[in-house]
Amino acid sequence: PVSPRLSKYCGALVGAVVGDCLGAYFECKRHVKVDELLNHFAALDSVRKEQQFTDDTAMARSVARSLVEKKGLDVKDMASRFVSEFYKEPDRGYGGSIAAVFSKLEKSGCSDPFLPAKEQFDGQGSFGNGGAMRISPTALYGYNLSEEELNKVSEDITRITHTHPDALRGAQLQCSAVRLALRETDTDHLNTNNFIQKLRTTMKQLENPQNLDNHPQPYCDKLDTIEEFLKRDSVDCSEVVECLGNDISALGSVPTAIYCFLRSLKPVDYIPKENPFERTILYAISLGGDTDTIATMAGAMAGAYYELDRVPQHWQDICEGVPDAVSYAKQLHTLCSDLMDS
Ligand code: F2R
Ligand code: MG
Ligand code: MG
Ligand code: MG
Repeated sequence: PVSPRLSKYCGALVGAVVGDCLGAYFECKRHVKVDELLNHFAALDSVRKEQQFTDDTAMARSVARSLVEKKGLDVKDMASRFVSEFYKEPDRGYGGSIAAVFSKLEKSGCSDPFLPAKEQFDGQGSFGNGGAMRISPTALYGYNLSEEELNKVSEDITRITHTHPDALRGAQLQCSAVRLALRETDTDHLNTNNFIQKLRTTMKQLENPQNLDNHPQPYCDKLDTIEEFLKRDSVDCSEVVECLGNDISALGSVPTAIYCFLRSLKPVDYIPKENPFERTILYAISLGGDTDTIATMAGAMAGAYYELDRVPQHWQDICEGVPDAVSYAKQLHTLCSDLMDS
């Protein structure tokens, strides 16, 4: 095991929070005009008003707190934190159907924390990105876990609200991507082919463990698309949205977030930002659709990779929940070191 860098831990959780807070303004806009985006962010520079977080951060905070206080995964504890957070502040912009899960969990005292989610959508389970949007703290906790162990923890945290395979695989992919970004030490050069190859190996094992012919592997297919896009000089936003998605489904947003992070390593002509963390957030939002969630997921990867210093100080000052994110990152860092020593 190796010791993770604290500035990368802080970057990951703060990156996720600012992505959510700043992306929320544009959520549900099908198309984001570049002028409007750039003007909005220019105006933000002189804004003092707090930019509030949404359900993405509300739930990620519960994941972080529960892992820290229970020193690991305690599913009942995490479920009851989701529930009390929801009833304390139900207007954080939660998904359309997830309230039914919270209601059943509350009535049953979380006696079977996985049951209500299984009953969603006539037993199909939700394929929403609500599992992936909150999973990033798990990558900090699981920095030194085996891949198998990390995938199990991600799956169990997601299963509290989402049981559709797309939602489970999406959260596992997001968590793996954040952990890879945390483990990268050279913040000036990332080998994107290696990054994608590692994710493909993980997803192949999850989607098609027996390597069967013609077995559906939707996330591996999306990783192929990302790789192909990155080889091209430019890809239109419309093509990115058409092929990778920008919606509230996990399959239509997690690969998109990975692409946003990797694409923004290089300049984007219509986003005149030198700072690659800033570029990642603006690029993610420019795709429209589920902007808070795609920006929070891409922001976690970018923050983990570039470290806290690259997250603009003004964004840290105006986004609600940044000091808490720093505090959870520190606590998860300590927990991870303690687990390494024991
Ligand atoms: N809910 C939103 N945004 C829209 C409303 C906020 C807006 N700002 C406003 O002013 O109104 N954002 C948040 O929701 C997403 C995460 O959702 P989650 O947690 O996955 O929820 P849910 O309800 O489980 O799934 C979302 C919707 O997906 C469709 N769906 C899911 N599974 C389905 C299935 N098996 N069959 C059919 N449809 C399925 C449903 O429409 C669900 O309501 C994030 O964007 C977060 O920011
Ligand atoms: Mg949200
Ligand atoms: Mg959203
Ligand atoms: Mg600094």
